[in-house]
Amino acid sequence: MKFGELPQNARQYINGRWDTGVTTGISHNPSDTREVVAEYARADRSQTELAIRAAAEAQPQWGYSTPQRRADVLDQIGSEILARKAELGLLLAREEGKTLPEAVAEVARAGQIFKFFAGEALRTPGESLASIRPGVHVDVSREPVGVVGIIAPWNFPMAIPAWKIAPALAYGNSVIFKPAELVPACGWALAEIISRAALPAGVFNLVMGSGREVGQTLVDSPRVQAISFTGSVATGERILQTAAARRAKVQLEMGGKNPLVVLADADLEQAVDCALQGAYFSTGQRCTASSRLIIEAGVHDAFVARLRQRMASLKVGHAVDRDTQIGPVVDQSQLDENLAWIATAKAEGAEHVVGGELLKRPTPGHYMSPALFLAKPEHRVAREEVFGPIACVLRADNYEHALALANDTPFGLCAGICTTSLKHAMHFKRHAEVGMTMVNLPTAGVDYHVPFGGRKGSSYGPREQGRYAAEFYTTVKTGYMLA
Ligand code: TXE
Repeated sequence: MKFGELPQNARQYINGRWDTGVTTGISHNPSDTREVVAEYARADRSQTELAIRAAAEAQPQWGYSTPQRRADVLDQIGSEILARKAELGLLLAREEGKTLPEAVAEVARAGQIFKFFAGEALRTPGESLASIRPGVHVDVSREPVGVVGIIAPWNFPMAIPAWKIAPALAYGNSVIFKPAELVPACGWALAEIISRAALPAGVFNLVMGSGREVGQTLVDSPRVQAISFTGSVATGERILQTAAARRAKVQLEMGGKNPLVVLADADLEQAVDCALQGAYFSTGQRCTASSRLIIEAGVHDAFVARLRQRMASLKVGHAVDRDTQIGPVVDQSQLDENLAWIATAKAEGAEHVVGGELLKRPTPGHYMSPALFLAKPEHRVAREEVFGPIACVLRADNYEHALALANDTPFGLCAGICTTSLKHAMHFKRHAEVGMTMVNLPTAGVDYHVPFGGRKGSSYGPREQGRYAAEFYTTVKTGYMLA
């Protein structure tokens, strides 16, 4: 299939068949809004219910299939994604707007994740224990949860679906995948590969459409035993209330307001690199973005001066241009929100250092310059998730003050520290109230074979990724036998 034809007719995949939707939607290239990337079929409630029924009927057969069969399917999917990473990366860059190297790396990550879970299908954990009663044998085994609804965001349109779909299938669940509305072509491309991997009809379904209709139908349905969601805090909380009330398993990955602490003993250039990477790459549209830069007084002014200098040379432009380091904002409404944040930060008295302007480029797109503020801990720009290329600096008197500032947030996803002090690095790793810590590394940028997730308002439910994914995608059964 030629790449240019790929997104033009993105259809639903329900019960092993490609279906048209009830209405049609369109996705645009944020680097050049004249370009339509995909026309896609939008489902309604009844089409989503068809997918749920198909998934429920198909699940037992898949759940009882051999681990080898599941491993082979996942391995085939992973191999094809890896083999087509350049082509799929270009599609991702065109639809989401991250730079081409970032997009190709994300696609490769998606492929690696499928390969990882191909191996995990063969290693489904279990335990055998001695009973407290004579002659009794006890074992603990893991079984699939059943039908899993996967509700994905737009900012990692290949990797996030992969790290939900792959473990769901590896452990014998059936899946209904709902991509975000801004990135249907990416969701469809992934589904198209999965559709050719010899899964029984109904085990994997793609349903595109609105969150309120398609997503909500998944959340409400008593036949969907588990919901894995990544997105905004408001939507996550709504999902939790509904799904938990009907006793579904729920896993939520929501926002972050991740601190990067820089101590006076840090390697300054390395710290500025971490800040630049963590705060602004992928246009700041990452839940792990370093949006609070907490700088010890002794190095504060030098850090801000150097960061400002480095920001001035960042190249913002079309996602597929070779020189571009920062692509456009994903769409007009996110751009409007970012600009509103710039106005809010100024209005509440944060000191504007640089950036935050609309940029004109040869193609019409959602371009803005990365912005930096000197803020106070109580400013909203220092407390709420922005989800754009906007970061703020907070001044800390010393390490203890920096740690207190780092933890002074309703979020708890990731926290980083730049220091040459082993003592402070170790203390920070232990005392940061987050799910992930980084020492001399940006807060964004994680491995796929270890747990991903946070504490406090950032996450809910078991961690994603690595072998810890089994906690969510399986349920345990304890067996007793008198031998
Ligand atoms: O998120 P939503 P949106 C944050 C970021 C961004 C904001 C809005 O701050 O500006 O969220 O983005 C589906 N029942 N993040 O509107 O609404 C929806 O269709 C079931 C942070 O994209 O949370 C999409 O597939 N599903 C985040 C998914 O939920 C529903 C990444 C996420 O959409 C639904 C993305 C409903 N009632 C945005 N309503 C991160 N932490 O990485 C919507 N959806």
